[in-house]
Amino acid sequence: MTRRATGIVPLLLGASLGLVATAGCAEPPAGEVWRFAIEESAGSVQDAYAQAFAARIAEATGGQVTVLVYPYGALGTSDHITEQLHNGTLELAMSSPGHLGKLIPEVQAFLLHYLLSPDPAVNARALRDPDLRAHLDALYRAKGLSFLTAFGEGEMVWTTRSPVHTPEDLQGVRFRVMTSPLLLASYRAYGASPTPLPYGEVYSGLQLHMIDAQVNPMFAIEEMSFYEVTDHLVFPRHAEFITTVAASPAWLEGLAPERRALVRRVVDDLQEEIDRIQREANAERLETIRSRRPEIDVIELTAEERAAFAARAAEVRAEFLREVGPDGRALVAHIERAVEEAGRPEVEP
Ligand code: 6CS
Repeated sequence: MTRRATGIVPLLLGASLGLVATAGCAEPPAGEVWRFAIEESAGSVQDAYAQAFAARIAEATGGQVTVLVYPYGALGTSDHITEQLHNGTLELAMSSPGHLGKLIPEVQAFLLHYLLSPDPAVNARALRDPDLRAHLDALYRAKGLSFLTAFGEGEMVWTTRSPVHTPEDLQGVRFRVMTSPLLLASYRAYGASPTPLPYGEVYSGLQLHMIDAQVNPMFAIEEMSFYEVTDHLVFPRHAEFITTVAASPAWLEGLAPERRALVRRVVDDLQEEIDRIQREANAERLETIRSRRPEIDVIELTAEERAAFAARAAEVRAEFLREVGPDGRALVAHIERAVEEAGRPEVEP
């Protein structure tokens, strides 16, 4: 497979795949089976979503449909599961822009720093914007995927070996990022040496000192034990981890109309619930980390410190807007508007 990122907006994508899916259950379930691959392990935010989706589908179909959830690694990396959706060998998957940007460059708009609100509740409202969703739907369809929804998994936090307050502190730091090219440009602009790696290689990369830092939401930092192999938790308030739920278009369009409507209804119903789940998970996991490593240093960047990073992020945004084309520019404008509207205080009628 050729996956070479050139510039922020790569031309890409060759795809092949050599993985065999293992169902993870001894007896194949009776009735219809929908396979749902996630990019995280059991107990994660994506797992909570997929399990809730599975439970609601089973209930609504009286057990006629079983949704099998494949955790991270069972069907390969994020890139592999996107390819399987694309090939129609998988029905449903989590496809986060941090990796999906190689296939759909425009979706990297969600990775731009200081574009989303620092308040995940505002982002959760913005992500329900119908125009924004219609735009994503069209972008996914053009690349052979069906967009079902997008949701936030919590604010992105850096874990580092040395304290970070300024871009100078990141000079030469080998910073692991997800594989979308825009992330390389973003961390390069901060002075770091960004290193794209699959999720499953981050812990050992830190442990073996092949990388010095990584960025993820708090629940992931706890679940993947990144806090064991780094010493500082830095809150730059620059981004939230956004993921999307995608489906194989051939599968979705082949469903009976009432089943397709059921999928859409369950996805809509889960939107608020997943926001509550992610907020609780991120808050609880920070406490777990603090209790297990009381000496861990928590750094909240000040407004002035954040401004230095935001200035560099603005240059990356300008470059992205120049390169990404009209659909990408429109998506950035959509996100900006939806966040702005979602952040406005509600006026009593
Ligand atoms: O850092 C990553 O690659 C992964 N982080 C999370 C929280 N979910 C999936 C993603 O692949």
